[in-house]
Amino acid sequence: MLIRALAKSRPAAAKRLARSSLVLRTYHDDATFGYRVPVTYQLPDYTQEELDNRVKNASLLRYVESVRRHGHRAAQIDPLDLMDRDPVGALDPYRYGLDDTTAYPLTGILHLPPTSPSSSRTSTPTPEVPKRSETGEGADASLRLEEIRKHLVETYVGRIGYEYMHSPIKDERLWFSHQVETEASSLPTPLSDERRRKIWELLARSEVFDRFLGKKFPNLKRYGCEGAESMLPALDTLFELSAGSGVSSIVLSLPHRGRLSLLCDPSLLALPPTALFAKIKGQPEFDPSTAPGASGDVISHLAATREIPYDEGEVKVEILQNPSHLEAVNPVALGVTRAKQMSLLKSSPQDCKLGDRVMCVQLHGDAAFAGQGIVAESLGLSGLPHYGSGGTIHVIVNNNIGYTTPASFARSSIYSSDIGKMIGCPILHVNGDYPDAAVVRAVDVAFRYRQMFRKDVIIDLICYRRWGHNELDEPAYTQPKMYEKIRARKSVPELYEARFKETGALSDSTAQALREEYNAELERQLERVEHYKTKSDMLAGKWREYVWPASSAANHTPETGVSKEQLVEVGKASVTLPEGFNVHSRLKRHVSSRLKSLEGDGKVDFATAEAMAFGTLMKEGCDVRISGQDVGRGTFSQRHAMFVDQVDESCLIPLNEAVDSSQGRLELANSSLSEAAVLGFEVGMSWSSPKLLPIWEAQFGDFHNGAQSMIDTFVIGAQGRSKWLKQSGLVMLLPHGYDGAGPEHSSCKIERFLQLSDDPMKSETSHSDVNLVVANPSTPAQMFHLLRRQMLRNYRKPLVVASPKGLLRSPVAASPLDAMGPGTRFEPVLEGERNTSKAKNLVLCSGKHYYTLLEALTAAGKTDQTALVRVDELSPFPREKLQEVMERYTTVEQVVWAQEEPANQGAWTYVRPRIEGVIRSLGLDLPLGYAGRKEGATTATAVGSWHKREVEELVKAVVDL
Ligand SMILES: Cc1ncc(C[n+]2csc(CCOP(=O)(O)OP(=O)(O)O)c2C)c(N)n1
Repeated sequence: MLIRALAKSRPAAAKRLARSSLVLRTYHDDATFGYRVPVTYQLPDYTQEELDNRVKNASLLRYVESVRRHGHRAAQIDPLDLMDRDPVGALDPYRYGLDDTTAYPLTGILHLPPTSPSSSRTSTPTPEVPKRSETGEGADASLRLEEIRKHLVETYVGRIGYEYMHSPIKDERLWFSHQVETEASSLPTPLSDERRRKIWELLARSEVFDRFLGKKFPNLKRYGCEGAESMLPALDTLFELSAGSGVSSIVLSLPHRGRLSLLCDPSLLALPPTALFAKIKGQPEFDPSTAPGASGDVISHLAATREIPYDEGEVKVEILQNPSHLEAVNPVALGVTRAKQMSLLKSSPQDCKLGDRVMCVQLHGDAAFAGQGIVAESLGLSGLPHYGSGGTIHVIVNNNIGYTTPASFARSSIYSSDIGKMIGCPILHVNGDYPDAAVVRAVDVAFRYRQMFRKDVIIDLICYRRWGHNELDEPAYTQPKMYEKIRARKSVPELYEARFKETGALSDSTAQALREEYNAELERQLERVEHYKTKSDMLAGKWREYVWPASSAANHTPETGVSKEQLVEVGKASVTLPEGFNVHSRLKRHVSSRLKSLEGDGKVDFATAEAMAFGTLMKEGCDVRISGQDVGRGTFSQRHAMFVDQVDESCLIPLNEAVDSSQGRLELANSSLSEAAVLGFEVGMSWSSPKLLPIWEAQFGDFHNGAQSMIDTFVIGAQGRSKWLKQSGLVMLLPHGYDGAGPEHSSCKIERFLQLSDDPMKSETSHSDVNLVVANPSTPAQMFHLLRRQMLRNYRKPLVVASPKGLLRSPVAASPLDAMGPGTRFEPVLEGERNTSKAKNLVLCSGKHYYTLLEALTAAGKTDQTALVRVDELSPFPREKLQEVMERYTTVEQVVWAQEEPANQGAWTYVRPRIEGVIRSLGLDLPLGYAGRKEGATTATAVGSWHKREVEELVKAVVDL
């Protein structure tokens, strides 16, 4: 029934529903902006003949399936051979009743490599349905057990351990067994001497580089690549395969291990070693004259971007900066990737698939991958309609140790990669001592899988760490046996070099010459440090049309008002539904009351003002994306930017229907129940898309605490004058307000953001170049201007909004359209409507509290005596505006800050020295008092009667002034 209904409106969804046995309950938002129908790939089912053979030779089938499933448990994947491994009985064919004399027909059971090498060695896998014959090599063959066993052991119990049988998707399992058993490869097998030489050069240069750093900078923590050098040919192969497959851009994130080798290798990121040496010697990694006040970051977080040339074309590899907080960069990398893809897809035909051109590659440490919760959150985003980016290739650089913690203490699972199974991700464990036959092969299979299915895949590159956690550390304190083994063995480059020399393709003298020449080059680069001039490129590419926020060209207060006609047009469009759309009966009231509020002298609520901000920005060419839990409807059932047809569950975003698709688009990204990963994702989007208004909305404001590390390291730490010179227009909407909802849902903990603001504590003038905007808007018009200002400024800065809950529908707070009309702007300071210049008390407050106080003062007839002034923008602190206002109240005897929060929370400790500064700058000697809750350990009580009493006390404290 549903499928039939869908077939008409959205054939792709109908097809997906009809054919797949493993689709979750499908929600029909595939017509909404940002959604791309996923790549599908379906193999033909077994033929009758194959099924007959599978029944007849069920014992052989059980054996083959067992090896596919359990081969990795016996595979030789650990260079140090330290993994505890039990004998794997499931790999013994005699357990299945097989014998040595029978020739077993393989049809439908096992694939064989093609007899002619060319047939399966195709370069680029395409997501097309293959012919059955392509999946059935070996169809006519019969083999004896010994040969079958040999083929299976070589395939599954060698130096790559495959885990794909856990996939719940039959086609993926079939595809994998076909690929690995037929030895399908994009690369010529065996590898050419030329390729093997490149592998050797990468390894050898990395070793020379690490030894050079160790010698010249013996006190440096470089987190060298030694023991994990195979990650370099792994990445080089991945880049080259990408270049040959139309992937022209790679977003790469990685932690500290081996980072410098990857950055500085001349054939990879080619960061001039001089730049690194200059940084090691104490110079900043950017030109301080272009970004005064920036603080920089340590060498193990450095980044670079380069168009790397390969025979098949160039691939642009962008390495992101990462913070020390391991794995935190993962969702950011996904966001950057998706933003790049969206800007391409917006202008591309519908058949262009997510991930055709841009790919995310993430490197991880084994301890961090297994331990950090953000890994699960980020993997959980990979298949979601508004967060997918066409499949990430993960490489765990697995040295089986984290700092001093051995794997047995670092995870409860056998493999570090096991978390990947939560999304059915295939995993290839590979022995890092074999960079060519094993590592490069694993990369090839993983890339082919990603290209085919556009899903995540993990390469678990098992290697070791030659030194301690850093080179100054003594690892044998805690790992004597492991390090005895490591010290007794030759390095990965040396072992590979010896094997390569045995083939005759490399001579002793050539090998030595390359090492000496690279060492000499590093010496020359080191000599150049004194003359090295760093450059800053923070305004390159998409950022070219923006300015640095501290520059004199920065426009802090652009005009954000819009003509009344436009406001009405957009407001109406935001609730206009097409004929025949089956809207929920209760939402008809939502539609009609919005339409009514736009008539005559009507006043609009917050949701309408927000819709008008979005719609007008879209008309001006900006995209808008709201990401978070339930953002389409809105937690408080206020937004309804997306309507769901009550008959077929199709989704509709009226603003997208109204605005020309060549202008901006609104993406409503209903997210998984994650804060850290989703916020990190939006940070990534904001870095890549200055023309996008990227909004993350918390379900309740306090939930941002789950994303605190993202806020510290990326939202605040990365931008502006701090470490990475990034600009981000991210908006965080954090529903806030005391309404008796208890300790968790009352406060967005605005004090935490105010503590992160670098607005000077002691200053008599305002500072527009403050790192963070924190606002508590008290009217819909203020929200409208804030959102529009975010895009209309010629620079980008994060905006934290203590957004309304109870005020959302308040008629007292509602704004007339004139407050958003031409010439109007966001007002950091707003005077109360009933203020008189004769007031004795000046009460400053912010956001919703104003209305509570206004009501109480009015009821008590005290509005003459006490004037209310709202400070709707707290950071940057609006000193001049406040001065201007305060100057008008010449009879005031005291100033009071009033807030709902306890005294140790809210804005009090932040505003106190700043208000005192304003009073001083006016040459006044007025006392500054406080009217709010007393200090508290939690944000609010959950006992209703106590909440009521507290509100009465708060109000009384102001009324009785
Ligand atoms: C979230 C977080 N916790 C702790 C640390 C401190 N730390 C730095 S490296 C490291 C060990 C990481 O081990 P692993 O992920 O296996 O990577 P490896 O250093 O072995 O390459 C630790 C605990 C950190 N950087 N981030």
